[in-house]
Amino acid sequence: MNVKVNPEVAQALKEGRPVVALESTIISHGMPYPDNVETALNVEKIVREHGGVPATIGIIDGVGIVGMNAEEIEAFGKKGKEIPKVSRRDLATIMATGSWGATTVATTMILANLAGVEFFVTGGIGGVHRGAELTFDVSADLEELARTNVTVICAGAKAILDLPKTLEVLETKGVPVLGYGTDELPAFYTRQSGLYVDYNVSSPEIAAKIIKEKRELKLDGGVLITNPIPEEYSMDADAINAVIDKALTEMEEKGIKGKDCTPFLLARVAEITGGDSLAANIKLVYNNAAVGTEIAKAYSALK
Ligand code: PSU
Ligand code: MN
Repeated sequence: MNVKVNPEVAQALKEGRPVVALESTIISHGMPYPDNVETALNVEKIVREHGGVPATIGIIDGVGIVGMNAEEIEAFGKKGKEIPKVSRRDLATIMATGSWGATTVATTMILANLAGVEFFVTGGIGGVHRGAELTFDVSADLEELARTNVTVICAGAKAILDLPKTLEVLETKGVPVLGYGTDELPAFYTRQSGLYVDYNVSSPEIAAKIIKEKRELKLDGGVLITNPIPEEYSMDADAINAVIDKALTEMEEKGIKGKDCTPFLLARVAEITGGDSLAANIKLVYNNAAVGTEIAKAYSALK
């Protein structure tokens, strides 16, 4: 198998200590250089401060790396969009041809699961795109959440997506959507969406118990834990939604389709808000790293 697990990660897994996976598409396609590298390294630091071992995942020369080092993270940040974005469809091709690849939520889950890593922290997941009733554009992240046993801690999904449809698909596929200290589904930049999660988990221990129960019931698939952006960093909903609408209109005008949609929308929103959205994005990822590691720790204690 073309997967290499870093020795520190392998040791922690053997000892049953909490390991937290991190994705590389957020580095190469989700943020500009050098903020992407700084953020990725800080996220690893936060995981460690909370007693976990970070495992940033990406593909180098056709090998899935579970636990990249600082030089590798720097390379993913610097090369940015030169590195192909790899979702489930692309994984075998990228590996067989010895390419580099930035892993999305879906492929980070796949490689984490192969290595035995059960928790994964990121910013936002992919979902059902607006207009999906015509384009059929539904992120492979949702299918992966339905089948792969990894818990994903995120700040919900961006309103670039159709959030009600995203929740419907997750419900159909049997993915528990939990809110960390919230009844409402967070919408990435904002704490509110007007939509509700399945259950409000008030502590890492309750989250860990739900995950353990799901595993014992042999209900394959992920658990999605949505953690709202801290109040002090959250953005004005009307302002950010106006920006998102503008970016969506531009996408349509330019005829952008398929896997290019998400990176285009993320980049345009960041450009139009002049970096405000990037600052919020960074803060929410840090918050997710802290909460995700606490949940991974509570789960290790239960096992
Ligand atoms: N949403 C974000 N930031 C991101 C992504 C989504 O707020 O960086 C990335 C993630 O890697 C996610 C991917 O898995 O985009 C989804 O892409 P698509 O819609 O093409 O499946
Ligand atoms: Mn898509």
